[in-house]
Amino acid sequence: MRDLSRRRLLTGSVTLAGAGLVGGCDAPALSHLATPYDWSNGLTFAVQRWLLRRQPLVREFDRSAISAVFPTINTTDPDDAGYRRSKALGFADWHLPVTGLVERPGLFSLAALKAMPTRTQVTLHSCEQGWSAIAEWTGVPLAHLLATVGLKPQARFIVIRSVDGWWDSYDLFDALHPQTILAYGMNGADLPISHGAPLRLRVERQLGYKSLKYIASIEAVEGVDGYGKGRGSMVAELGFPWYAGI
Ligand SMILES: Nc1nc2c(c(=O)[nH]1)N[C@H]1C(S)=C(S)[C@@H](COP(=O)(O)O)O[C@H]1N2
Ligand SMILES: [Mo]
Repeated sequence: MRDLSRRRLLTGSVTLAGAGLVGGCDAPALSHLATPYDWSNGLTFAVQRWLLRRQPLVREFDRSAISAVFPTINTTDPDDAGYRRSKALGFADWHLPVTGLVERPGLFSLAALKAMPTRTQVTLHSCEQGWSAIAEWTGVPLAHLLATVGLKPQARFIVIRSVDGWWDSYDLFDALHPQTILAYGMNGADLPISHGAPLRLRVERQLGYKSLKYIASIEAVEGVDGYGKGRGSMVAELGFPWYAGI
């Protein structure tokens, strides 16, 4: 999957090296140089990135390990008129805009996303509030969607917004990781409303708050300076780390 995406991303003048990821993942990713960080956090981040330079996968579990109860917190049913309308239609009218520094911006329906290559993974979710739970997630790798629209060489971060006003950003290292998926299924069924229907992110190597629910839009950008207070995410503005690697 990754090789396929990488090949597609390497079309035209677009190179991952140019986007801050060094070829073959054998060398450290350099995209931390543009993170919304003070220098000490930046150093920690750089070291972590170097240690993880081969894009190791997080542990995946057998289905028998799936938690009987998976808590759901914060927003569990967005209070948004457009969302409520779409929910009543079973999200048949729902579309995901993918814009910014891409060759072919597009609007993707849920059906279009479901027709893309699928990845299913059983992983451990860890919330900063002290709980964790295991679930099976099914969706399309974000790398595939980004390959479909074609990242421009200047693109270095992916900004994702949610219908409940959450937003966050991810460097290409995490965005292109094989286990980073846009999930529409959970434990073999449609993703429940409480867990972020119709589409949520799974960023498996970071704390739960980076896995945005109720995704509204995806945008490729060169930097996050012009977004909010320039700290890269809504939760960063509340004092949580932008990078929450585990
Ligand atoms: N849009 C949005 N995404 C979100 C949240 C939220 O409130 N709104 N909560 C975050 C937090 S802190 C966690 S731990 C997980 C919770 O996901 P769950 O409700 O499926 O357990 O979603 C994350 N993503
Ligand atoms: Mo969380």
